[in-house]
Parts: sequence; structure tokens; C-alpha cells
Amino acid sequence: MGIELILIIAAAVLVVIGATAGLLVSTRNRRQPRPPAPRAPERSTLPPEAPQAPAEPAGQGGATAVAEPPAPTLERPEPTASRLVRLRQRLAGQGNLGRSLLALLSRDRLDEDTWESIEDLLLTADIGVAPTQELVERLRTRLRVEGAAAGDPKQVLRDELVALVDPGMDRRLQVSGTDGQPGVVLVVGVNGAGKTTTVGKIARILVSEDRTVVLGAADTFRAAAVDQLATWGERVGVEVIRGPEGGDPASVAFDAVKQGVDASADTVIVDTAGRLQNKQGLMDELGKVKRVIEKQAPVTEVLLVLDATTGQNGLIQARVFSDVVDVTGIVLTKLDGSAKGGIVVQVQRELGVPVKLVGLGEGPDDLAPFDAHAFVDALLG
Ligand SMILES: Nc1nc2c(ncn2[C@@H]2O[C@H](COP(=O)(O)OP(=O)(O)O)[C@@H](O)[C@H]2O)c(=O)[nH]1
Ligand SMILES: [Mg+2]
Repeated sequence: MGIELILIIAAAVLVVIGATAGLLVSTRNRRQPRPPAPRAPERSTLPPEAPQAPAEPAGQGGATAVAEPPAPTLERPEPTASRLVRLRQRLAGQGNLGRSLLALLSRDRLDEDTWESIEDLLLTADIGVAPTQELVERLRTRLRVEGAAAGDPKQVLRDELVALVDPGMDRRLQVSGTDGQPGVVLVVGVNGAGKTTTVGKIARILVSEDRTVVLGAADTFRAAAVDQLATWGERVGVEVIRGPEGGDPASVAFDAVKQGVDASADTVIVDTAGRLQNKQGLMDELGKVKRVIEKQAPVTEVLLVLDATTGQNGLIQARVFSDVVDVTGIVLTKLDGSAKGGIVVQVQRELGVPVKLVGLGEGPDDLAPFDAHAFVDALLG
């Protein structure tokens, strides 16, 4: 029992730390209206250098604060700030793209062969043909033939890569609704991309920010998928709405959002099936899910989950999904297992939509907000 107590206290401490790390755009939790402003200012996705916001005092009383849901063994997610550190570790450990590029760029003379090798490296990292050509052109202009003499190649490379990743994109998740309705996040993508895992991970972040969440298990084709989501929910005390196996996904989505509305939840996240049998079938299915949801509340975010290790195939799938639904954000999973971080650039270009989150592993908190600077630093090692 001593261990449980320690866990609870540790969890309470984590809550306080987590509360300082605002990840997601949202109004405050409606269950506990805070004085007196009806709506807190929108917060941006946590930048790595975000100042520590003042936290509510926890003290010993923090233990009771987390004990509200019945189960005493609920997990508390890791704060988002330290997740960016992991992004660096996991990306830096692979491929050595940054090191190889720098070695080439630091040569005394940048001849045609060197530029070709640089181009090859960028293409291998899945940055894509057009962005690679643009980048090489920019680098050539800035570094010219005199190579390192033109300036610190690492700084030049970093600047140009950041520009390519586009730090100006709004990467905040829209997890809040208006007019007292919950925000509705629809999660789409092919089977195995990491949708269910991502839904679970996002739910954990929201819970850690004291938001109330309902999950909809609208992948009704496999019982295992529903159980998988239910497990994620249980671990953080989040309700999971499920339907009969093989039932209508749209009706589960409807029920989940209805429950979110009835319970005044802050956010409903709907997991979907990723069968890519044909475009028309997919369109019909996702179209119906969305229509039915919007009888209750507007969908505030459509996240396309993409497996970073699938390269060009992943991009083709991404295009199909974005033709079928209005994707508003991309979650790039399995970056930990890929030496192809450049896919970030390509997929944003292709879809005109920002990468908002990146998956860094199978662990429950292996999901980090995407940040252009942190990403490029990680890439460069
Ligand atoms: N290494 C790694 N594995 C991941 C990540 N995200 C998901 N997975 C794994 O990918 C597999 C498929 O995930 P799942 O969420 O079931 O995919 P879904 O079919 O799209 O719902 C599972 O084994 C996950 O643990 C990630 O960011 N990194
Ligand atoms: Mg799934």
C-alpha cells in the first residue's frame, strides 16, 4: 500500500508539472469554471523554451486532487516539455543525416560532386525532390563555392532547414468547441499507422491538463481495436464509448459525441477504422461519420495519422485521405524507427497542412508536440 501512496503523490507532482506545460489550445475545463473570465486565452503548442507558468499549489493536498475518478491507480502522463528532449535523443540516434550533411558542407571546396552528394542525402531522408532542390539552391547561394569560408555551415544549414519545415504554421490542436460544446477530434489514417495509439496518447495529455475527455471507438471492425482503446481510456480514467462488433462506426461516433455533449466534456476524440479498400468506400464511411457527428457538434480537428517509415506509400495514402476529409493536422508516428524525418517537409507540402504531433515510440507518453526548431536541432544532432 505504501507504494500506492508514493505513486499517488508522485502523480500529483507530475500533474503540477504537467499543468505548466500547456500543449493544446483549449478553453478551460467547464466542470470547474474558473473566475471570472469565461474563456482563458488560447495557448500555443508548447515551445521548448516556454517559460514555466505558475502552477496551482499542490502540497500534500495534491493527492486528493487527482483522486476524483474512483480508481486510485490512474496514471499521470509525463509533462510535454521533457518529451521534446526525447525527440532529440531518438532522432539524433539515427541516420546521422546532420553529421553527414555537415561533413560535406564543411569541405574546403564545394564542387558539383559534393552538391550531388548533399542532394542524395536529402533525398534519402525523404525530404522530397522539389524541397531538396530548393534547399540545395539556397545553400549554394549562401555558401557559394568557397565553402566554409562563407560562414558557419551548420548555422546556415539549420536556418534553411527550419525555413523548409516552416515555423510559421499554426500547430496547435483545436480541442475546444464553442458555445459550450465539446471540441471534436476525428482521427483518420490507414490500418497500422498508429491511430488508436495516438488517440490514447492525446487523451493522456488532455487529462493531464485537467480536461475532460470522451473517446469514441468507431473502429468497429475488430474487437481488439475497441479493447485496445478501452485500455488506453481505463489507464487515465477516460470514458470510452463503444458499439457492437461490426456495428456502424457512424453510430458509435454519434454516441460518443452525444455523451461528450451530455457530460459537458471538453473534448471528444473519435478513433476510426483505416480500411483503404477503395476511395469511394472510404469517402462514404468517413463522410458519414463526420456528418453524423456534426448533428451534435462541429468537428474541430481532423488528424491524419501517418507512419513515417512508409515513405512514398504513406504520402500516397495521405493524399487519398485528404481528398476524402478536410485534414487539419498531421500526426507523424514512428519517427523513432525512421531515418526519414524529412517526410515532415514532404507531407506538409503535399497536403498544405502542418505536422502537429510526432510519435516517438510505443510508450504511453511517446507523443510530442511538433516544433520546427526542436525538430531541426534533433535532425542535426
Ligand atoms: N515505434 C513506434 N510505434 C508506434 C508509434 N505509434 C504507434 N506505434 C505502434 O504501431 C502499431 C499500430 O498502432 P495502432 O495504434 O494500433 O494503429 P491503428 O491501426 O492506426 O490504430 C502498434 O504496435 C503501436 O504500438 C510510434 O510513434 N512509434
Ligand atoms: Mg486502431
